[in-house]
Amino acid sequence: MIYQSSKSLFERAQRSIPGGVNSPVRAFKSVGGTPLFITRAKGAYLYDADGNEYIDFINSWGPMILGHAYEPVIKAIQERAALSTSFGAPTELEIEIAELIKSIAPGIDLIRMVSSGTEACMSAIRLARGYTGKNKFIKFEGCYHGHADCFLVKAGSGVATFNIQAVPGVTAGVSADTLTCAYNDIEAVEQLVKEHTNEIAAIIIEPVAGNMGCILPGSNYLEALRKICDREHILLIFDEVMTGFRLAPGGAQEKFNIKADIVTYGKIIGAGMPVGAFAARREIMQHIAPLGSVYQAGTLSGNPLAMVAGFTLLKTLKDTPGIYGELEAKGAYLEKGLREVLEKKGFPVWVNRMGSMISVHFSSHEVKDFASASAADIATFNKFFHHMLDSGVYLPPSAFESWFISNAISYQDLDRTISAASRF
Ligand code: HOZ
Repeated sequence: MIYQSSKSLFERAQRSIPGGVNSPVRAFKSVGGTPLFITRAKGAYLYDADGNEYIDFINSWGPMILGHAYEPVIKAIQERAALSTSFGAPTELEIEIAELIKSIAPGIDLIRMVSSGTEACMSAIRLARGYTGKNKFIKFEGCYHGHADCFLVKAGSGVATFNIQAVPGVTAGVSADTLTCAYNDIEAVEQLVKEHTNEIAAIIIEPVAGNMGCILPGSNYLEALRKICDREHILLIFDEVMTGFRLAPGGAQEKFNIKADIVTYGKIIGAGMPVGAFAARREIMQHIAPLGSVYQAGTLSGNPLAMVAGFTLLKTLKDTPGIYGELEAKGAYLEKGLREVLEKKGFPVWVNRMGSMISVHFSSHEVKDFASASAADIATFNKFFHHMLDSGVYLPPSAFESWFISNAISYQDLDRTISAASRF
């Protein structure tokens, strides 16, 4: 592959943008090499500035579940854009998407739109604190809930990728209210709850983690968290920024049949436009301004282009639930294929997958939390990443990110991907 145009764009970008990128993982810093500058994408394929074509397994980190430039979404955005791009005032579209989400996802009376997953999760924590009158919360090592100060303690995604132990600028005071323990370790949660009786407002979790690679919750783990929360009057927050509308129409809540107290969304609910949301039953959400005094606001919240894009995508997902079976079958095919070819080549390999979220860890041990994900052979992953890229397969440029499969991908694309892996 020739990456000349991406190389010169990267050189130019670094003169005006920190590290040449607007979000750190994109810089390819841990895998090495030059980030690709993307010009366009259609269906399952991405095209870079050098004209190279790639099968895309990032899919904008989730939202492109039906592939890129999905025509009904593009058409809806184009029509809406002609009516102006932002009003900072209510629109009927906001009601329509709120009603639609309520009709798909469990346990929601009221939903507030924001502009990113970060905003959604930080607002959810503020709401949980305002509702319970308690200050601390539990998050899990390697989970990433956006870049609000309180989440940057033992965080996944870029914080893990770049091995940042403590983020300068986050005060000790803020960090002191963030309690952490290992994912999938229910005893550790019990211990924290015991040590901080009546101090914990919430437990926030990615029900399937996607920011330390893809990590699955052990059997009964989420149920056990639900029980602890009920017993201790702690709110359970499901961060469904990655899993929402992807694992099932009703996300992880539906997939595992567990109701969270607050749910956060992002990415997919804007079909690739900048959106997030947090939602809960009325008793909790009525504490949000202007109903209550937990303040939260945003000029671009409920932006009409984002709303129409999200509405169009979510409506399609609701009306064609067969998509989830197709994604499951494609995910299973890829999982089996990758495991077989990599094991045949003699690599110790651990593949985690749920539906269309998947990741490959070069490890002979089970990968079930941040410690086991970090103990995998990251150097081999980095080589694998470049091998796949040179073979026309675009994976996340970090071992600490989940891959996302879109339904635009064909079995031929999956075969090409597996065959590329077999040549590693
Ligand atoms: N933090 C995002 C994935 N977990 C990556 C965001 C991006 O670079 O677009």
